[in-house]
Amino acid sequence: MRSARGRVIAATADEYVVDAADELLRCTLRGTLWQDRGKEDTALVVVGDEVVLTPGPEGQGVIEEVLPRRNALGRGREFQAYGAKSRRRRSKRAVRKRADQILAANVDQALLVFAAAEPRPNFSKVDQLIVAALSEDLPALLCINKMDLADPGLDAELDYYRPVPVEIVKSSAVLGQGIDEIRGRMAGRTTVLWGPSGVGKSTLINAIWPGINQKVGQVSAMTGMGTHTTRAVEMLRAEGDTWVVDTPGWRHFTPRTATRHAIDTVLWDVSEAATQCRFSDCRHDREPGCAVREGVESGELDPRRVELHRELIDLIER
Ligand SMILES: Nc1nc2c(ncn2[C@@H]2O[C@H](COP(=O)(O)OP(=O)(O)OP(=O)(O)O)[C@@H](O)[C@H]2O)c(=O)[nH]1
Ligand SMILES: [Mg+2]
Ligand SMILES: [Zn+2]
Repeated sequence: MRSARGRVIAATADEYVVDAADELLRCTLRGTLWQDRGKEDTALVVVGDEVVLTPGPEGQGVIEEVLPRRNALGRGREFQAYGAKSRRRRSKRAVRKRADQILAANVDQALLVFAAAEPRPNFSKVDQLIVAALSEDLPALLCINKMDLADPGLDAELDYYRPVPVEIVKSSAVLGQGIDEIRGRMAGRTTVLWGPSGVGKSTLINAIWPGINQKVGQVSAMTGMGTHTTRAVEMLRAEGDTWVVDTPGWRHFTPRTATRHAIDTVLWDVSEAATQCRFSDCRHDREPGCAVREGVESGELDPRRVELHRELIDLIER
């Protein structure tokens, strides 16, 4: 049978929903694709992957090949789960586990969604998500949703993002605020919505494209997942060539990859101070002439940001 091209829009443990020329096919993987790595390796094929497949009867198909990814967003599990010692003697299995966390591939931009309240934003998580997006060269938009619940302290926190190449959109799905702006920024692109649980990612998607719920239902019926709290990554065509990827929220997050440049861009105040340390390899620990420590002591630097800078540098230098 002739092969076809398609894009993976949903994945379960052993099946993939592939959009092939607007027909949804339930696909399995050709054995040669997983025999070296194990079938349970969920990073083999992820939502957003462009694939070559052989269509079969009754809306089924077999994925033959995964085309190279332009980018891959994910999170690191191993970073938290393993101690420093075992990290150094990382087994193949651990590497695999780490790759396990790829969320979506081949997206054009990331809409990082947080809530002004309920839950209150953890700004270290905001910083880490921006680092993750910038490290994959993905344009990032920071959406602060639930503005109807915002308190006045928010703007002072957001000031930290002025020098960061991330646009901020404030929204309220309840009041309809920011909806048109977000819709406009998503037009003609594939956008992944990413953020903690309960901040309103799915609600925003529904507010922007009120008809999309049916598509959520259609995909959910194929994957056997519910439609309320998002349990699986789902890519949906919102309209025309506008695609949106809804993702399950998380409670814990560490980036899967980070570049030094992205870390220094997001934590610009810490990296700027670090250039003034007496030693160029200063760990900002007990070294004399440490401008970062001095900055914390004088109240100029936020200890939270200094700590996060250290954690992220450790992540890439270990
Ligand atoms: N007050 C207020 N509540 C909102 C807003 N947007 C969403 N909510 C509520 O927040 C709750 C969580 O919304 P969801 O859209 O399920 O959140 P989510 O980010 O998709 O959550 P997960 O799928 O678990 O990651 C729901 O009860 C929504 O009604 C908003 O702008 N203002
Ligand atoms: Mg959701
Ligand atoms: Zn220092």
